[in-house]
Amino acid sequence: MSAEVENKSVTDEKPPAAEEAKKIVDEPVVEKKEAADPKEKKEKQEEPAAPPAPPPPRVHKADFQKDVVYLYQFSRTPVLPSLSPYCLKVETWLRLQGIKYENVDHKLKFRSAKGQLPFVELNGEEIADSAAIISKLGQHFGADLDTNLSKDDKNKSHALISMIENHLCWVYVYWRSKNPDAMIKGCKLNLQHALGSRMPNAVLNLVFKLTYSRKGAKKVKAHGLGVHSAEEILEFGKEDLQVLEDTLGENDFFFGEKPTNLDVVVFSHLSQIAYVDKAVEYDLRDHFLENCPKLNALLTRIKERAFPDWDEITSTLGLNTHIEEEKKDSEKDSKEKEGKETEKESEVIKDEGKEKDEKEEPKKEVDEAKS
Ligand SMILES: N[C@@H](CCC(=O)N[C@@H](CS)C(=O)NCC(=O)O)C(=O)O
Repeated sequence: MSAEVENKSVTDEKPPAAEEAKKIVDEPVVEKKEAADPKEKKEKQEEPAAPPAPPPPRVHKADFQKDVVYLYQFSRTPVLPSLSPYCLKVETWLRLQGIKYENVDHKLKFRSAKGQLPFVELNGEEIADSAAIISKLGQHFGADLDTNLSKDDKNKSHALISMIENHLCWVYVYWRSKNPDAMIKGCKLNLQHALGSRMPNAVLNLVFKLTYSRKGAKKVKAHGLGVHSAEEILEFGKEDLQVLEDTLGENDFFFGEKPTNLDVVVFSHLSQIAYVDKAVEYDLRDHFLENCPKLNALLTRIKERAFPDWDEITSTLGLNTHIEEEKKDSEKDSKEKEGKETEKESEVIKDEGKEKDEKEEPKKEVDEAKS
């Protein structure tokens, strides 16, 4: 997905906190003192130089929390959490691994130092490119979906991921670039929301159509796929889908009972085809739905595992529904805990009362006997 938006890299966009830190470092406090007493200045010069202050973090999120992943991606849409397969891949992976992350609402303002999305920030460092993100975060958190795969399966996975990312992806990017109207309608794209703009959608759509079509077509040509006819490209897409459908076979996931990186990549790309709204004509989607039932079931399986909040995401377009859910759950937990504690306390009070009554009972009997 590509949109004509302000393209600022990490290097030219300094977070206010970083700017503030720079100001503090630059403050000429020592110089003022030196001017007041030249003798002291001489003594001062002999002192070993203070170690340089550490550079401010080169990230947008200056007030980051340790070991929380900050994900920069595209805005949500009503059909998919992301129209970028690479962003969806990273988010799906993070969710399957249960790693704490937060989507940063940047309204498509930022790109990585490499000029693309997605990128993440972790502990003050930027990591760009979906594969690099998964590999580096995997090392950091000790999380690898492919850990139990044999060398042969790893090779197979590598080959299929390459087919999807370097071939099949261009088949649907070609369709998007040739049919921007259908893309806007079929993906229910709301550019006003995506860009956080106040310009009318009609204007934004027009700009999007012109730039996205032109840029997309250029990229598909440069890749090589774009020299073929629309029919030929559709056939390439069908062939790739068939390879995946046959390879998955009767398995729940490509390599057995648990999802691996290949399942994540398949999910993030094929959902870009499968979930285009039926309101628009789309041959490859229709072919997929008619001829790839196993792959379609795999999409549902991963969607349910990784995105239990899918409906909430696609209806509210909220970037961090998972965090809100967590908050709700922990509030519910603490309320339940509180409730249980109050229950326990009242039981203790009740028990104490009972004990007291029991202790008082013989006294009462004695008193009665006395009277
Ligand atoms: N190899 C990269 C590909 C990422 C990519 O192609 N991102 C596209 C969106 S899908 C992008 O950021 N294009 C530039 C733009 O839209 O401004 C990865 O795996 O992350």
